[in-house]
Amino acid sequence: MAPASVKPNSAGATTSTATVSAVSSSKVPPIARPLAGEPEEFEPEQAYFATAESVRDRLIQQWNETYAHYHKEDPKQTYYLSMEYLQGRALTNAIGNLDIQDAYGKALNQLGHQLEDIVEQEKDAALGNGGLGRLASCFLDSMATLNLPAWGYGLRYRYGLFKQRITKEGQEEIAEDWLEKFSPWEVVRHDVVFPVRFFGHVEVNPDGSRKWVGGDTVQALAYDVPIPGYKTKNTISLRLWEARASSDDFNLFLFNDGQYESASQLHSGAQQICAVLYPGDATENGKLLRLKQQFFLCSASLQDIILRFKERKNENRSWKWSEFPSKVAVQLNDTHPTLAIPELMRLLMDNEGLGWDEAWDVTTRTVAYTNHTVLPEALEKWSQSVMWKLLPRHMEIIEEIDTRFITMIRTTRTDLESKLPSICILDNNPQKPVVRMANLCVVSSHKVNGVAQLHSDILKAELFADYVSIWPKKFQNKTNGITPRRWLRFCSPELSLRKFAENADFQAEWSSAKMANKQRLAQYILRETGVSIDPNSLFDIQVKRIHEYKRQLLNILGAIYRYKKLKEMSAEERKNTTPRTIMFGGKAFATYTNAKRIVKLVNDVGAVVNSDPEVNSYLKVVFVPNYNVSVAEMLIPGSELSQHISTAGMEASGTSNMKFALNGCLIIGTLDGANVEIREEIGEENFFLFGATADEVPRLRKERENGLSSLIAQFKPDPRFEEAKEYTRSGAFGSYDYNPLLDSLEGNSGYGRGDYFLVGHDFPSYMDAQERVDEAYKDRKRWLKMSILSTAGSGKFSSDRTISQYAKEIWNIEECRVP
Ligand code: 26V
Repeated sequence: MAPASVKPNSAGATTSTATVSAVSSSKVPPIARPLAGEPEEFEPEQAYFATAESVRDRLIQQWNETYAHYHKEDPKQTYYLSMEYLQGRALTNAIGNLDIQDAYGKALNQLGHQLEDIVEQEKDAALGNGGLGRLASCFLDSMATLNLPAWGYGLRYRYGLFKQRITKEGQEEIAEDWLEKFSPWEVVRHDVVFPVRFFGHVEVNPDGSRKWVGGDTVQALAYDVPIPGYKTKNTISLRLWEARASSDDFNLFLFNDGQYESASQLHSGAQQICAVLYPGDATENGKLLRLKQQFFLCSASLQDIILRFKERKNENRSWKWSEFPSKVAVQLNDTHPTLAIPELMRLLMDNEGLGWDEAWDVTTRTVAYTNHTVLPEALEKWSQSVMWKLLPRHMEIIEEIDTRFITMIRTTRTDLESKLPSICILDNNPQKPVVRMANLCVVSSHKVNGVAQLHSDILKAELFADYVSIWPKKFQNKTNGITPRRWLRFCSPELSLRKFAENADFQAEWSSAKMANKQRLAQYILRETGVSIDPNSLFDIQVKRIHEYKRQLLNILGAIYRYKKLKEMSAEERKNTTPRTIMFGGKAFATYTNAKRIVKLVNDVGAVVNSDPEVNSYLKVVFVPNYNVSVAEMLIPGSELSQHISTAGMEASGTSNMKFALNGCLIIGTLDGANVEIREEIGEENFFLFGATADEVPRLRKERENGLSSLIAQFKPDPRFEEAKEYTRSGAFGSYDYNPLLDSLEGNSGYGRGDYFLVGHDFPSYMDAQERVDEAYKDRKRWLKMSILSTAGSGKFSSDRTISQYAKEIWNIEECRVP
């Protein structure tokens, strides 16, 4: 069966178009105009939609060619399953990847617009929380660029990540309706629909085979987002599923009878599934909804994958299921899509009639798992009783996987028997029986990888140590990467144009490119926050989700100390200091109290410091609201120093560190995540290092808990740390009660039992490193050299390298270039 080709959306009222050619080049589809107006009179928003649709049509054409080519060649294909994607804006990226900036820039000029302004009209697609989602999006860009037959699968959330507003109270969350006006980048596929079941029960057929029946069924409807590669025709797909009620579920009888609510109950039930990204799971209902989302993604994607496999096979010749892993690789982005494992087993056994051993062989050779965190609270565990209710057949399968694993250990690895309570899949603790998703992933995947060398080493030595002794070859490292297209070429064209050299002229060019980015950023900050910042000051940035382990609190306490010292100096002394603008950005999870207090503290400090005429030409503290991909594209090119200061061993990789380094920004950081490798690549003399190392951290914590520490006995509370906390407690930044937040830091500095994240322990070495930063910045030539070396040393962190390694060492797929 030939693949149905995709047609552009039949547009709704806002997008009805009549085509007029605004460009002469036949390579470029015309910029169309809405029926309602003349292109010459386009408002910026209309110009955006018209441009986007024109680019989109071109992408769809390439996407069709790519799909047809894959269908013909039938290569092994990778399917990347992720609950999150942080795509950001698509227009600049698409135009850049297609290398058609000039044609579209000219066409828009003719209509009286600038491309740079028009792209600002687009809303970010923020279907993710942070690094994990952005990584998935960078990976798609690299897969397309490397001409790899690979696709992404995800969910089409109606509301993505909330919009952050800063008020006097701190962070406020606002629902972000990214589809309000419609997205020109997706194509609805009414021809791609699969049923997904929830609840119900298991029936045994006369032949002993089992079947999941009853319960509720919702329909998964596909929306395809075309993903262009850079300077290649290959255009892959991000397929996002939306949940719809089956039309026969709509009870016309009840509706006609006036019982509107009951009649449409099933519709609203189905709609809830994709309503929001990560609904709070504090309640049982919230947990159930999240689990439904995960299964919905896995079931729809696997049905689609299996159908495609069968279509391609049927066309050619007779085939066996054992060939499936030579055509399909499924990558699980963290444990969120773990249910793909029992769902693939179920589809193979119950629908396709395979026996357990054959189905298990196919499944384990198909699926691989990436771990993105070692934080215990982030390792997913699902209640067994909830799982039995929602997915009874899958629980049978998970039990069987567990039983077979336990039998294998008891017969072949008696030395590990005592470890079974922690390494088996089902935790049958009678208080709270749960399924440990990471364990299920490790047991069922052919490869397991961490996301930076240090993180992978920690996984092997700690979290997964016992499994390593069973399957030593299963574990790998794949250090994360970022796409250099979005994160240098398109967001900082000046810097990327410069070939490296180390002479004075080159340094001057480099410096002026950076200055232009800083000025652009300063204007943005003024517009968004009303704070005026000096482009000649050192631009120092920390942007990431707010979390205690990422230690924004260390940064702001350092800023508070700096402010206090500036206040104590004479006007003459101040002139010898390095003026700084310290910028923060990031969202706090809505229910994470300490994270929200940190946001409030940063804003309160900013309010006092920025309006203090005595010192505000030497220090500004700015909180940039609503950090997202587009804001990052503004901030990163304009930064000179960035902070990656997590407690060692806790940040699996970090990826913004790579984006900053690539943009010639120096790093102050701990030996954590990918910082370790960045420092190796750009040279230790170009990295401001401080803090305890990952192997010291457990010891420091243990000794603190035991209270008998030799280390802590020698440990003198750093007077600077005490001073910064005291100053904050004194009310210098307003009347808000910061005591509970600061109390979390008491300990590990000679007394107390708190400070799990070792802020007090690392404070002195952090402040010393900051002094080295101030000194280095005074030596202009030295700083520029370090900056250039940062960019020059960042090549390793291209996601093209990461994806090539996945392709070769995990997926076993090869390029399939569209001619
Ligand atoms: C999730 C949660 C959820 C509940 C409360 C606390 C908490 C803390 C952390 C997480 C992280 C989940 C997985 C994740 O997003 N990991 C990130 O993955 C990035 C891409 O590999 C990596 O660069 C980041 O270091 C890592 O934190």
